[in-house]
Amino acid sequence: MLFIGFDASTQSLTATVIEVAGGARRVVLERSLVFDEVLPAFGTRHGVLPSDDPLVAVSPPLMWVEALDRILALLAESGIDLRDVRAVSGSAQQHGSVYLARGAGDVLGRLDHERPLAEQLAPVLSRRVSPIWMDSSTAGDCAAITEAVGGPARLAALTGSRAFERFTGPQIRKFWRTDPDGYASTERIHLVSSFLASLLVGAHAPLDPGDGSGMNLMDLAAGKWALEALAATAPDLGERLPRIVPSHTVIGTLAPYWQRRHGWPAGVRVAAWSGDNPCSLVGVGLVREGRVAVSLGTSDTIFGYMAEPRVDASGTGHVFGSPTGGFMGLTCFKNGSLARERVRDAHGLDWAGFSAALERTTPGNAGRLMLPWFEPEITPPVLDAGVRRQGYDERDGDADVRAVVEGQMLALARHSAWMGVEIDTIYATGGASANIALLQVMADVFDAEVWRLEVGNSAALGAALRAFHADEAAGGRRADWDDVVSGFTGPDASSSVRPNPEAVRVYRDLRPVHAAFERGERGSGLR
Ligand code: XUL
Repeated sequence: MLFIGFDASTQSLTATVIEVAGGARRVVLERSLVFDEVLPAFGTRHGVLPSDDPLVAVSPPLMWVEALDRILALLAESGIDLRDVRAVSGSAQQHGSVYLARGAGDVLGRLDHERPLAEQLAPVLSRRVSPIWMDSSTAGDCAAITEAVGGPARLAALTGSRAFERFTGPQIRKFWRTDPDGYASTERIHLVSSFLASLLVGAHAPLDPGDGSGMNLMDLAAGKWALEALAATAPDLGERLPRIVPSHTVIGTLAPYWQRRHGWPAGVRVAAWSGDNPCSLVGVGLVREGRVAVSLGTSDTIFGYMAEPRVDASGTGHVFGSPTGGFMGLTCFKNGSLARERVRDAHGLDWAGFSAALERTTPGNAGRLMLPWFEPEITPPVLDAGVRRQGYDERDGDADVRAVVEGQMLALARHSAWMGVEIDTIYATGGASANIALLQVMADVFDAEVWRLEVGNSAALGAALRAFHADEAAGGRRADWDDVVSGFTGPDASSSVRPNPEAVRVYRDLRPVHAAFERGERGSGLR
């Protein structure tokens, strides 16, 4: 039996196909479409439309539609036997929203297989662009929602997070405020995840509590819309939002469009999609408390499973629903891989050269520090972007490389303390986890053993495992999560990186120095 997980990330769409045959489990195929390369006509850079305002980050939703159409065609031609595919599910960048106009439900219900999907969706977008997780343009909306709900602590206790600029509620409020007619003509506001799921099933799809908790709109404990948050956001919002269903729900089967256009069989189950971080939690096998994962992707995130929601009193992190039931704690940094790439490119290096520079320099970087805020930062909240350097000149390439990595790792360690997890083991995933010199800095800063995971894309794998789990549950079989992930999510035994006690001491002393530098530099973004 085959199961497929999609991952619609900021920069690409990936599909991971897994095979489960009794105890035998393996990844059969992984395919990716990089938006900038494959769909250049949409004009994105790293998947985002260029903007004069550094606080604005939007993407064209039709690019995701086109990519989905193409990847299903690609899989159909890949040589896998489509008749073995039992179920699919998906993961998508969190928080981003797609606005569909009146009549969209009808269009979804009768997609014409003779016409490309994007062409059919274009007339029913009530907003041409989708604000995504990198957007920070809603500070005023965050303040208004926070005040209406009764303060940041109250909003965090209710929804799992204080108001964040990128979260969907503040973004919806901005749309309603700046384009009331567009808002009035909107039939449904989807997350990226529920939007792409809608295309697969040919109807407005529901969303799951994992992604729903990234909106500042969901009652985290109840897994239902929080009516007071909805009222604080925009009028008649409840009627425009999808239903929330448990993550393991089978929401339909692949629509006739996919059968007729690309030859998919009838009856392939589609399980609810979720956010990329909740899917990654499954994809790295964190179905119990006690360990954390660090994902080094476009964003850097640190997350772990939580049986009970322990909301962050400092207002730094988030508690989301976990697709396995229960919850997950997460802290997100916007200046992840793009910051590392900026430093690499500034000094004319490739990744091997970047690693060599790390290896030539010593832990602590002789006091040279960087706050890598190339873009407005989420953690800590900084709206006036700009890299801050201390103790060196940016032309010093070796120092700059170590400074960006140490700055990122120190921030990850310091700003995840709220999760209350004694971290002795970290699972590292995402593109940059291939870099052993970088993982050494992680091990030393956290004083923890770092395991690199074998899987390429943990979010897509997590989505495939969720499809497997949902199919088991729909068939009335007891699907135990330890069982579902076993055989797929083990760390690469040869990749363990242990902390070096001398370096651990250096970083312990550096933490308060980093904290003071950060406090002093938060400028107008300070809250
Ligand atoms: C999480 C977040 C990012 C996106 C990236 O809160 O904003 O990790 O999900 O895809």
